[in-house]
Amino acid sequence: MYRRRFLASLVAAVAATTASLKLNAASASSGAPVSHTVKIANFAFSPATLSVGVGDRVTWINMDIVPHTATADDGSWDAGELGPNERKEIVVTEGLGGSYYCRFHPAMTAKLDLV
Ligand SMILES: [Cu+2]
Repeated sequence: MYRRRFLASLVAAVAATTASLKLNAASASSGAPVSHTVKIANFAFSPATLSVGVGDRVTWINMDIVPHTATADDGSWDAGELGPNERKEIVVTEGLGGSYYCRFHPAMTAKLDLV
């Protein structure tokens, strides 16, 4: 899958530039925590689908001039309300995957693909 290859190469790139991570290069491809960013702009989440692993951090950044949320379809998690220029971070735990949306604009949908 392209996204997994991209993620692996991103991890490798970070590891290559950080001496301490270099020691963990072998384990990096098998699940070292990664920080992800999801931009909210023009009433859309980008990327719309994000592959994440347990322990990863996901930060949503609202670049619109109205508030948004990132809320699980099943209500099991909610990053909460993000005002303009605000950001919220969550740590991915077991079961924190699946589709999510904005409570204020239900047409805004995206997905955390827990791998
Ligand atoms: Cu919204």
